Amino acid sequence: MKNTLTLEQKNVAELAGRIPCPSYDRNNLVSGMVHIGVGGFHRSHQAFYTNALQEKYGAPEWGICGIGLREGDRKIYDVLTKQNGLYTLIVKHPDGKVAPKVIGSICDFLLGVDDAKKVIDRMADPATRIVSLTITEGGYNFNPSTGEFDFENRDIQHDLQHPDAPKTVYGFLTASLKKRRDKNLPAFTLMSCDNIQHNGDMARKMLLAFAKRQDTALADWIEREVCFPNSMVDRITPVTTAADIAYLEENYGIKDEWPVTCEPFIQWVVEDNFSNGRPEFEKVGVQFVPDVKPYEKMKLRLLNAGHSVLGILGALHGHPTINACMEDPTFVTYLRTFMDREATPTLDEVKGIDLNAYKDSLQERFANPNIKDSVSRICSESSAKLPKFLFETLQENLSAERSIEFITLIIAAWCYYSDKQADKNGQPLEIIDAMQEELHQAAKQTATDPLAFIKQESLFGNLAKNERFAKSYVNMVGKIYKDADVKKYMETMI
Ligand code: CS2
Repeated sequence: MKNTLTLEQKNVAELAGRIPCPSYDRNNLVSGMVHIGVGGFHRSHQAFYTNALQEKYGAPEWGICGIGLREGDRKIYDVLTKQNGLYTLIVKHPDGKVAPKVIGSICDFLLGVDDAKKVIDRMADPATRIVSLTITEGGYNFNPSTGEFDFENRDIQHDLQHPDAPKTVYGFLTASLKKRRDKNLPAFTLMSCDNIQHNGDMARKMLLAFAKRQDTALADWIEREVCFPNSMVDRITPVTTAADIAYLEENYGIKDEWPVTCEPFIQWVVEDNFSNGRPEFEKVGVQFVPDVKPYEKMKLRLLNAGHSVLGILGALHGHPTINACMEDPTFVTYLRTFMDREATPTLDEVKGIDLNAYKDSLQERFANPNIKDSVSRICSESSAKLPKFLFETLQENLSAERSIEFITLIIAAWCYYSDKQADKNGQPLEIIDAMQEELHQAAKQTATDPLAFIKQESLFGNLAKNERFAKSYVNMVGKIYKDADVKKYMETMI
């Protein structure tokens, strides 16, 4: 057994004999990109592409400064600070091959809860040319049913009153953009990398709504100067487990406190719309296109929606992971029929993409037995995800009088899941959702009012008033509340 080395810059020369490590000079990196929300996905995706660019072509002005805004980000801040920004990315192939690699593109990390001024100053620094975001669907602070900015949020109210000591992403963005304007510096690009349709437009709309309340002249400047490219991002990145950490130590003698695992597939399609320059990401496989909308719609309505279909039904049935769902033929057929019958008719043609082949490839990716993506990750924050992944499709199918049954069953299953917080055998489920309590309270009333769950207007808008949907929903929720044997009902539909 090799001697164990902690992952940090001073050990890289020795570790490089065991595992691919950055060969470029990390001392020269300048954080041209500041990234808010350094979760697993950022580390398997944007930081991975940036590392590849540094490795192959060198682009020292495009290092990444990670930013955590919340107390919950302290752990990643501590780990990455200790590890000098280094971490291992473990790519897991379907045939069992495992390919780990040390990534070095994150050159700095700041924590907003500790020092807001430092974060604002870094974002306002002339070297910063892009601020990118993976703050999750819920982080954009819009009301899911109206799509408008939610001014009721307490932290937003705090930020409006204390512009120099912000807590939310919007407070940090406006404070730093104000500094840039006052110093006559060019604006940065705000690049959203979240799973939201028209994510750049959404970031723009939300930031402008907030800025207008704070300072209309600043809002006008932001509107004129900041670019907000839309993008489609894709790489399945499950939650890191203790076994992943142990794997690196046992096989490579590396002590990495927080590696990231992911599938081999990766895709990033971005609109070429930047205020202040950008890395030449096209050299490492990123696609720059004039209009990303058809790509993002396809991905959100097939991949992310497909995940939610398997996740919610799988959780209720008792499947622990997405690949376990894909070993169950009923789930496979249900997923494909949902994609063909309810999702595909809402999609536009995407140039160069064969939708059937895309759906086949999704099935293969979901079935990767080494990824073991937990259904609890997929179901987490469903209240922020489902309106984006499924309800828009449902609305369009209702308007066009197309099939709605497959999505309706998911909503009925989600109600039961939120009410009982257990699977069909009564085994407790781990539920992670900012709206967990509201969902639970609404779902609990189903026995006396079968429409109670879908009457939550902030999520469902006026869907409960749609007769066709309400009828189908009441029928399905009635069945599920009888015995929760969701698979039995899926079988009758395929
Ligand atoms: C998943 C996504 O969160 C979810 O529900 O569907 O995290 C998905 O794995 C990524 O978008 C893949 O690109």
